[in-house]
Amino acid sequence: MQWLKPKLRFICLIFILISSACGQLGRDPNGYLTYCPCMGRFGNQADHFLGSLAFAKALNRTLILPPWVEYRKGELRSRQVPFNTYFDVEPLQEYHRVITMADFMWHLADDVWPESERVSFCYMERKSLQIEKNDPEKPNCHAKDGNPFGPFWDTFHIDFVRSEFYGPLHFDVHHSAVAAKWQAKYPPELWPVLAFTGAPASFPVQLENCQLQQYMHWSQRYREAAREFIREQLPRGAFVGIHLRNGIDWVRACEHVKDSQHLFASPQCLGYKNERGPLYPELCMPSKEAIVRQLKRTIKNVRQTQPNNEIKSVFVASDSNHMVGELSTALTRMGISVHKLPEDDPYLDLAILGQSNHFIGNCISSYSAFVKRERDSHGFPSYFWGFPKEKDRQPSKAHEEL
Ligand code: GFB
Repeated sequence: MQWLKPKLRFICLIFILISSACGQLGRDPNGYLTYCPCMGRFGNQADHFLGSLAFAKALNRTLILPPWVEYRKGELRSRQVPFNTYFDVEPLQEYHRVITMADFMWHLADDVWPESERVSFCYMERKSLQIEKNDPEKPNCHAKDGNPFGPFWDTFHIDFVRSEFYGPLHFDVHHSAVAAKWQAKYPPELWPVLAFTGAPASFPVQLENCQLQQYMHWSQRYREAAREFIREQLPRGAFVGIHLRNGIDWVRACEHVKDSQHLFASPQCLGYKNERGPLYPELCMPSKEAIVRQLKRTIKNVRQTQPNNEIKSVFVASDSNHMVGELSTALTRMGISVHKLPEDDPYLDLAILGQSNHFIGNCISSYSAFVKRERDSHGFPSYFWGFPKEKDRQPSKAHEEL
């Protein structure tokens, strides 16, 4: 019988390992929350993610980490990229219970969320673009109508059997007792999964949720790629990361500045109640001259205040015009080189900007806002183009500075 002992021990060990692995994917009796990041591109989705994370925590439900929704030129359907391609899951667990959508769907959905019980949540009826689908007798969320709505849920073969309108409940868990109302109306025993047609969060991100960015850590692949670019491509020494948002969509978006108090991420510099002033066009679309001026001023300031860590280069991230030629010409006399990625990669751009010694971003852009929040969480300095507002300059003086 003695010979059985090691074998038994081995079997027990296997059993413990399997059950603890299963334990990680055990059912959460407090329920789950899932949503489609159906609005905007990365910056918008990241803002919404932080709000949804706070909302899931307030409702004490596990947050199902949605894939990131991406749009490629010439493709009619969005692409869904697993959450953990860009960010690690574990650091988020320090704040609240989360599970990737793939893990939830493959390991738990059959038990927790059978096909016959998949209900989509929206505030009120959403009309379908296909008029024949709108039945006045049966209002619906039409959660899979259009792009990216359909492709998103299709990624995991999810169809909804009916709709639930949750209005007048809302998501502002920081300024009201709404979380308790959600729990009372939708207890997890009866509603194990709340599936939202869009993110249960506001845009831009609420002030209270900005600090949740500290739990978003770049995946190893992006951490290493950023480190490698900085080490291999940039000269030794400090560098300024700059974000130039200047594509045609942005030119059009900036036209709204004149009729708005806030635009996209503008509260990040102006304050949520415009405590630091009203919107003005240069915040959205700084001129090339203003960009060069501010960059030179930043470099000179650092030379004076941190003589031991002089800026040696500039890293430019942009959706359109990187201005590498203009910037190189303007900065050669200062001995500063200008760099960009050889190929477009919005995520690697972000990861590098997060690591720069100094950062100048666009206050209106939620893409810049992601970098700013990440840097805040590390105590790194950030500034914005055209902020604070430059005093009216004499044209000849402005020219001289160039
Ligand atoms: O991220 P996002 O919502 O930021 O959308 P904004 C801008 C997208 O443009 C990014 C690309 O997700 C990237 O795909 N992009 C922007 C960049 N800057 C860069 C960059 O420096 N490098 C690279 N590689 N790609 C607003 C939206 O965009 O734009 C609004 O919030 C609206 O919903 C408006 O669509 C026109 O906040 O800047």
